[in-house]
Amino acid sequence: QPEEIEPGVALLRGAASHLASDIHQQLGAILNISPFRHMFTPGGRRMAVATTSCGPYGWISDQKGYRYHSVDPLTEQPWPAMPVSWIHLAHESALLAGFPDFQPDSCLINRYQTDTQLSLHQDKDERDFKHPIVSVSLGLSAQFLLGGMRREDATIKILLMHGDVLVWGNQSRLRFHGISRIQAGYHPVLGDCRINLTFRCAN
Ligand code: MD3
Ligand code: FE
Repeated sequence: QPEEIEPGVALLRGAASHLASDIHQQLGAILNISPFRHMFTPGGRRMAVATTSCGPYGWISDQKGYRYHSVDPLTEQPWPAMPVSWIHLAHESALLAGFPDFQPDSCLINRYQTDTQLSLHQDKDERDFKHPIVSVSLGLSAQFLLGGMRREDATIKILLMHGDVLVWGNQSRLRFHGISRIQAGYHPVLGDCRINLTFRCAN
């Protein structure tokens, strides 16, 4: 039963906490195929967030730009499969938020350490913005910044905690957002980092 924190933003507090060990185990298998790496922005900066992907498409960034691609540039192989339980979690979360036919074809996996920030940006590399994005936060808590439709718009802070699931759709799908800080600590399953899964319809 989601809490609408802003129009188009549905928060399912703790909805993934009971799946943490399963997700962590499946993440280990994914990382054996496609490990975390620091991609470079088109402008040549090394990203602070370490990323990988699973599913038919993975999100990549290099000097040619940001895009989705069916092959992992590191391994030159397809991305690992999206675990069925992950697809189910994303699908059920979207359903509760009012998106009954969300079928993600990409899951971007982000890893943050306590010194990692993610500057304000919009997610607009997907083909059709009518689809929501479902995000799952695991491990250390993060101070999330939610802005407006313009970079200079005011931001609100939301503390994203272990197990939180958010569905970002409709009028909030193209809002600026970022991560300003990760709370130091140690999570019993995830250790000294925060992992975020974002489920998307890329194509
Ligand atoms: C609001 N990830 O991968 S998740 C990203 O914590 C990204 O790793 C952050 O921003 C993270 O692009 C934030 C929450 C999130 C994800 C997608 C959004 C918020 C969003 C898309 C539109 C608006
Ligand atoms: Fe984003």
